[in-house]
Amino acid sequence: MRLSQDPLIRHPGQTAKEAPNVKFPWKTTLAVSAVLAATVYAVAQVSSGGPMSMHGQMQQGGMMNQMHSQMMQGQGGMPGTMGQGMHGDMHHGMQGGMGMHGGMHGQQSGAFNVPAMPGQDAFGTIQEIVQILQADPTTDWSKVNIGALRQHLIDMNEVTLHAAAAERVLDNGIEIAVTGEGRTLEAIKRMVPAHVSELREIGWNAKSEDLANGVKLTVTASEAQPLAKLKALGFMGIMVQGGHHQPHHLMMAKGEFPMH
Ligand SMILES: [Cu+2]
Repeated sequence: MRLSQDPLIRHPGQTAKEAPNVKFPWKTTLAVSAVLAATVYAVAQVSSGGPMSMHGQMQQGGMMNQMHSQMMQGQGGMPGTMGQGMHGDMHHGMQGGMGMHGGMHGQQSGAFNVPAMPGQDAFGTIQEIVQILQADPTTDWSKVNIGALRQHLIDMNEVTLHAAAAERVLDNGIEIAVTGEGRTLEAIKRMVPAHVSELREIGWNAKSEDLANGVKLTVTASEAQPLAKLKALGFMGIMVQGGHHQPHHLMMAKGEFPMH
């Protein structure tokens, strides 16, 4: 892994500036889907008898330990919150499906000592996708292209963190000149027009125009997307619209999605 060659190094100032953006739907969704994927993966791995990666094993152990702790504290049986109910169900499913109940008791002392954070967003995204592909016996490895997904994640990093976005409010909408150089410019040219197609599919009045050093994105206000909202969303708030982002990552990895 030669990560040092990636244009991913963030300026310290930028990191601090971008840090409060914890509301990105894709991050939230990824966090949730990571938990779900880990569960699906764990069940699939055990039922197929396949090799379990160290990470999957550790995550699973951590989840089981947390569930056990809750059970031991008498919370699992209480019909309280949805979260507790979910833990109860998951525990039941795992116990019944895998018969690993006994073995897990031995790890209980390490309940909160097992780290799950991947350390880097793109690394974690690829790890999750690879786990999903490995857990799926129908995966066609002759088509899988993790390199393509990695290139897209680099695009996302460039567009999210490094592109300049000059926003101009019009009478009836917003016009954003998204510009950059080098790798950032490539990423803008791929991602912004592709996202305009997505926006149009979900009923937004959006268009893109080529600029010498980027792309001009124009979104016209409507009853559903009033001007005040477009102004508030700005470039990145508009880029995160639509519900197909994460599924597209899986399709890219499977070689089923035309790269944008
Ligand atoms: Cu993406």
